[in-house]
Amino acid sequence: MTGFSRFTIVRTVLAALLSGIGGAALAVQSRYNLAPPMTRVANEVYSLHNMMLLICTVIFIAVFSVMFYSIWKHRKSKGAVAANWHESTTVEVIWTVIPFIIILVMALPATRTVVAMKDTSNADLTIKVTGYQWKWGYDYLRGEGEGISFLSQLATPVAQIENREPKSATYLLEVDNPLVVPVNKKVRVILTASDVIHAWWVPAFAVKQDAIPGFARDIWFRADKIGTFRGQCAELCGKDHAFMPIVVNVVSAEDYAKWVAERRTQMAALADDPGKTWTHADLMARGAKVYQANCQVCHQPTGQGVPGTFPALAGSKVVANTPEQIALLLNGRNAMPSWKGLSDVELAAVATYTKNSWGNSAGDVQPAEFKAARK
Ligand code: HEC
Ligand SMILES: [Cu+2]
Repeated sequence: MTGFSRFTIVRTVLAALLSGIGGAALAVQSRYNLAPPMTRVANEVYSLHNMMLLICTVIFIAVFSVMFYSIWKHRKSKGAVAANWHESTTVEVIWTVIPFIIILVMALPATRTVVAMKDTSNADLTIKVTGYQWKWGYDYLRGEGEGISFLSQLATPVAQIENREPKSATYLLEVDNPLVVPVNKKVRVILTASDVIHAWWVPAFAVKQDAIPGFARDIWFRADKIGTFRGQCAELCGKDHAFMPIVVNVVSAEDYAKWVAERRTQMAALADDPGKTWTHADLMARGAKVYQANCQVCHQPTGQGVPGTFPALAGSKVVANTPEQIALLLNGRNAMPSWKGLSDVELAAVATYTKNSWGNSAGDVQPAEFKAARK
């Protein structure tokens, strides 16, 4: 090998390492690597990670090379005689000063990034994220889209989870209502939770923050690229911890304005009037959806429940007795949660649905009855 080509190789390797420190340039997608960074802060986190890894690798190689070389070179069979000096001020100064310098080199840029991560001032958009067992609630508090509010739940079909169907590429990372945000806008995320501690984690934005009941934490991101980014709850929060993914759609300013307009229309249509008298067919259709989304995990799609754990609603005396049913749905009982978070229309619909399914036939409940019972 000529000296020139050896030089070329060394230069190529060095360039690769340096661009690794540069971050995004080498942001290869690999199951072993961090997610490709999509915000400025995420880029910094990515570069920091590469830099620290490089420093650790160099230290590792240097320390172990010296160690193994010494063991080999000064082995007993070669007649090595152990030195017997104690204390060497020079060595001690060196091994204090060098690590101190290394720590400074690592801590200074890391501190800058952490401070930048915490600076949630001057956001264009403020969104409150609430963790629930086991879904996310999004409320647009300030900025374009203010007032929009929805729940975001796992959309992966049960058949895939139970291995009855092939799993999709976004298996367990897909939701019914993704969070939608505009590109290049500073989004402040305020986090809290309604039951246990959850954590909102989107790797591409380098955002990971605990959502704690009774506390409000905040964090921010400004996405550089349009696209769909996925994350998960990152705090073990109960049996369906693995089933509350996060999907963020980053869209252009125009698409965002369009989405806001659509959501507004949808919300206006959904803002049911609880005073209105609903027809049996409307209540049943709406009730089937409410039941599917909220009740069937325990009481089963068949209404038969799980003997010994969840009572059957088919043939239930409580379902047949309207006042008792209303009170139970609003207040809960033992392991049966309170559903007062649902609207009067949703409650009346699901009550009517359970009263008229699986062989039950016990009449309708109107939203006005729930409205009256809430007082
Ligand atoms: C987390 C599991 C769970 C979910 C979800 C759930 N329930 Fe229940 N439900 C229970 C348990 C447990 C009981 C028994 C409570 C007790 O009396 O100890 C119960 C009891 C009931 C009863 C009384 C049955 C009887 O005959 O005693 C009704 C009616 C009922 N649930 C309706 C609903 C409806 C409607 C929904 C959806 C809005 C729902 N439940 C969601 C667990 C659940
Ligand atoms: Cu969670």
